[in-house]
Amino acid sequence: MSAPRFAIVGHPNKGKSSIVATLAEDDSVAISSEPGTTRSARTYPMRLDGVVLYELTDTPGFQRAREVLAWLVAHDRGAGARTAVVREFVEQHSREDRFHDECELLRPILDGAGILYVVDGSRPYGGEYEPEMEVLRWTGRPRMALINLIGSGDHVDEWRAALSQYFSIVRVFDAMRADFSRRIELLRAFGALDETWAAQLNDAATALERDRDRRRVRTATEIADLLIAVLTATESTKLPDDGPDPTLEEATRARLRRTVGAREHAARRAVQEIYHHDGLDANEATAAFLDEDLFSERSFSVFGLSSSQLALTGAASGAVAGGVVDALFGGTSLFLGAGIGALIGAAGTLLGSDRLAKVEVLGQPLGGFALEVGPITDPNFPWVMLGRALLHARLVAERNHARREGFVIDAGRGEHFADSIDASARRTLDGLFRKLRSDGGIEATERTRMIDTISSWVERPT
Ligand SMILES: Nc1nc2c(ncn2[C@@H]2O[C@H](COP(=O)(O)OP(=O)(O)OP(=O)(O)O)[C@@H](O)[C@H]2O)c(=O)[nH]1
Ligand SMILES: [Mg+2]
Repeated sequence: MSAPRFAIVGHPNKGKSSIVATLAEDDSVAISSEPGTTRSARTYPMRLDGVVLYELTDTPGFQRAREVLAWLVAHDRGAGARTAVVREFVEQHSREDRFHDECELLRPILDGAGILYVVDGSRPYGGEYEPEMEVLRWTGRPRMALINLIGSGDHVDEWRAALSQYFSIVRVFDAMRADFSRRIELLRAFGALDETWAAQLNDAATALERDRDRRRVRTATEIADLLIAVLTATESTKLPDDGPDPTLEEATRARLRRTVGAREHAARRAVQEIYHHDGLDANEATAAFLDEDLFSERSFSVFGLSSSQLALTGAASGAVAGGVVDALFGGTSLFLGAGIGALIGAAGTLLGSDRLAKVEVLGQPLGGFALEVGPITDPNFPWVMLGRALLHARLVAERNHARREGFVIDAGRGEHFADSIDASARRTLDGLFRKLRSDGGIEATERTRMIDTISSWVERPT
């Protein structure tokens, strides 16, 4: 059985393509404030695990509905033949420029698509929409009306009264802000309208809900693995035999910063892919807070724990706040004296301006010494990482595929993001963070616990 298909139709510039983008989770659908953006019908499948759950056909807006209706009425042969008359209209006019848009939008309906008729409920209702609705009624296909809200006006009640004359189901559906649950509700409502699709659409809704949970766990896994990677990351540089070189330490720290930054970036990309927002980086400016340098003071104050919460969590007690410098010398004391002094002095500006990471000089198995920077020991660092990752994940998960502008977040929402995490979860995570720092890894069961804890925050405001 082929997948249910919906044709999204209506007046030009009412958000038809926006609804297609949202329901198909496809940000390649062309959307613009110019009327007449969509010039031909195009079908977008909603796939899950390679299976097409349903398809959405984006269409151009009605241009000459009144003339079409006049033609249909003039050729009327009674209610039983009306679909056939619409088909004749399309066959006879498909090569005419004048009716290009009407033929494009009617063809998929005649081919078996259900109708989603889109109007803008922020603008007043007017009689010019009646011929459009009448033409759609002539097709005899199951149809639902969606009241989209593009501007700030509220004419929903008058629209609802008019639409219910032509459509048995009328729903307010905000193309830009409709969240996941609204989409699922719409699918089920359409299933109720057309019994041939009811089972398929209910199954699709259930499959999407299950997939949503899976996405949450996959996202939490990405975030947990990011934390594991960055809390154990180290960089080392072989030291020259003729003594320590302070510039080497700075270069090694810079490398660690880059490694951690690249790992964070990779996790963001992976999360965006999970929510079908792969293209986001390419065409959007991301939220200013998320662009903030990871190691900046601002990043720490926006995303990390406040100092009072750090103390409450006990996070600060296990590590020496402000950074740790361990100088371990394997056997000989090549760098004693001037060597150690220089290294410790330089440690004042560990990663960036903060004292964040451990620095060691290690004896090499084959002789000589290496400078090792990392892991990053600042107790707030994992909370900063986590706060950034959760905010990013939430914005991506909530984000509608009709939205084309960058992320927008208000400052209040970001202040000490990690403070709102509940105390017992915070203690659990802090224990794991500590173990990662000290042992360089955690057990598989501990990783699972980390994923479980994090997954309860993905897609839910903290
Ligand atoms: N604020 C807001 N703007 C919307 C909403 N839906 C659509 N828009 C905007 O309205 C304009 C038209 O949206 P489209 O989805 O391209 O409309 P369309 O009906 O496909 O237009 P044509 O293809 O030209 O007929 C775009 O600038 C959208 O960003 C909405 O729910 N809220
Ligand atoms: Mg369009």
